[in-house]
Formats: sequence, structure tokens, C-alpha cells
Amino acid sequence: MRVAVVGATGMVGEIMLQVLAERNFPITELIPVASERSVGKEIEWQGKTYKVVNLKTAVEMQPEIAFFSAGGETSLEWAPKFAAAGTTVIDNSSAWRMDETKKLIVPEINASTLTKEDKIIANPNCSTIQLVLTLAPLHAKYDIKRIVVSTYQSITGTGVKAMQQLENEYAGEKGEMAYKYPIHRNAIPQCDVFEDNDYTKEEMKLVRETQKILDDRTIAVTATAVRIPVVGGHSEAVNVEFENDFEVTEVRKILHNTPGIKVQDNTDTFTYPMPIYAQGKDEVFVGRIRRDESQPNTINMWIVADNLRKGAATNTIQIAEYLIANNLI
Ligand code: A2P
Ligand code: 11C
Repeated sequence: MRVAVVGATGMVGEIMLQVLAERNFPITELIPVASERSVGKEIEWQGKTYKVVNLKTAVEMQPEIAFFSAGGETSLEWAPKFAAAGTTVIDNSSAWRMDETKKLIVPEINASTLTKEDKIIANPNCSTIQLVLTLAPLHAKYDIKRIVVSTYQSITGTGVKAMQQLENEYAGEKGEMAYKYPIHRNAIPQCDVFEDNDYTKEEMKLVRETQKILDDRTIAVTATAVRIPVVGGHSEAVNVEFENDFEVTEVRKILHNTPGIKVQDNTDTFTYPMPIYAQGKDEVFVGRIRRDESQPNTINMWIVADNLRKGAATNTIQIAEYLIANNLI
């Protein structure tokens, strides 16, 4: 496969290159793509040097696959051009996720809906991926009525500027601010911009993307997304009300048997997921699984994953692996 990585010099792009190498993705030619300011820059990958090219050159090279992580505007303009050239685009931006003509894929849940005709495929938001991967098997068994999710999100979701802000604050130095407020020793109840309903875009992604991936617009979802000074991954406190009753032991068993999930749940040994241990891993970690004693058929849990891996790069590459394995490219 000839593979373009659009946004190869960015934070997710770099992890994509790492994951492609780790998984021995079948690449015959790597095409790193970034903005004009990076053209000509050299990238080392698996012992070889590659020169960064611009989008126009990359389209002309007609790769079989283009992984996009260069922002929504770039995807809106350039993904259709790659698709017209016969390239299958897997896009990590929010540009196409809610487009009714595009599929929003978490491979373990809905990759079987993909066909050869899908030339632009959307990768969900990081906080959505870890939530739905955990909830899909429980929805299948108990039928979800309502989800209340509160997130504790890593600054890596904002990018390099946020990492720099935290470093500057640690060092007591002034510098460019990624957030409106200090992040060191703080919790900021705003991820992304506000929408008209006073929820943030990140909160509404959790609502809309969850309903689309679980293919059920009747599921009620409400979210509060919070940024915290952590780098290893996003954590989520999740309260789920089911139509049907459940046994906590059975929930644990279902999650234990779900590919991509690792249950870490033992109060005797103080075992529960945490971002410092999720960092660099591809699994979604679930713990603190307990019945909500305040109302029937309801459960609480704590879900943690590395937002740059399963939340972004790994999921995108798994979609491509599915397409290849099923002769859809
Ligand atoms: P560049 O490094 O040349 O700016 P991050 O999300 O970490 O900021 O990374 C964004 C990625 O998307 C970078 O690789 C960046 O390239 C790339 N990018 C940003 N804007 C464009 C654009 N207009 N065309 C192509 N690539 C872009
Ligand atoms: C965050 N979820 O942590 C965001 C980052 O729609 O892909 C990824 C944004 C997106 O702030």
C-alpha cells in the first residue's frame, strides 16, 4: 500500500507513524504530508528518510490510503480531492463525522457497515471512542436508555501549545496560552468552544457521535467535559441507565470478553484505571464498576484510554486494517 499521512508533523500524525510501524502496516511507500511551511522537512521512519510534501503533490501521487489529522478545514477541502483520485481517506478530524453520507467507525462496533464505495471514512472524537467501545456490548445486552458522562481530559487533546503552557506554568515562566486560564493546579470546565445551547462542542460530540455509532438516536446522552493537567489519557465517569436489569458480575464478564477492553476493577487491591498507566497503550481500561443505588437498572463506571492512541491514531489505522483484510481497498 502507498500511504499518505496528512498532518505527519503534528501530534496525532507522529503517533500514527509510530503505530503504523508497530503494527507492521503493509506500506510500500510512505508519503508524509503537512503544510507548506514543512515541505522539504525530513522525517525518519523505520530507518529511512522521507521528505514532507504538500497536499497537491500527495493527491497527484494517488496513494491507496490517506490518513488525515490536519484539522477540519484541511479535511473539508482536501479529502474529496483524494477520494476523486481513488484514494480512501480515513479522517481523524470532526469535518465528516456527522455527515449523513459518511460512516463514523469504531472497528470493533460497526466496521461491518463499510463497503468499497466508502472513500471518506470518519474517525470519532477521542472521548467518544473510549465511551462507545465500553457501552456497545452493554447496549446490546441491556438496552441503554440514558448516559451521563463527565470527562477529565488530557491536555494532549489540545496539542503541543497546551503541553507548552503547562511546562511554562511549572517553570514559572510566561508564554503563549492554549487555554484562557492556567491549567497547572486547575480544572477547566471547557473543552473546545461553546455552542448555542451553552454546552461545549466536545460535550455535543459525545452526544451526537455516541448516538450515530450505536445507531440509536433515542439514547439520551448528557455530558460535562473538563480539562485537567494530565498527559496520559482521557478519563470518564459514566452513569448509565438501562432498560433492563443486570448483574454487576455479568457486566464485568461482558467487558472482560470484549476485544479492546481491559477491566481493572478490584477494590481490595485498589485496582482501577488511571491515565498514567493508560499512556502509550491501545486498550480502553474500565473499572470502578458498581450499581447506582439511587435508581433502578443503573450502573456507574470509570473509563480511561490514551486519547492519542485508541482515541485517535490506533482507531484510524484499525479502520484501514479492516478495509485491507476485507478487500475493501
Ligand atoms: P505543519 O507542521 O506544517 O503545521 P497539530 O494538531 O499537532 O497542531 O498538527 C497539525 C498537523 O496538520 C501538522 O502536521 C500540520 O503541519 C498539519 N497542517 C496544519 N494545517 C495544514 C494545512 N493547511 N495543510 C496541510 N497540513 C496542515
Ligand atoms: C480534546 N477531543 O481532547 C479533543 C481533541 O474532534 O478530534 C480531538 C478533537 C477532535 O480536546
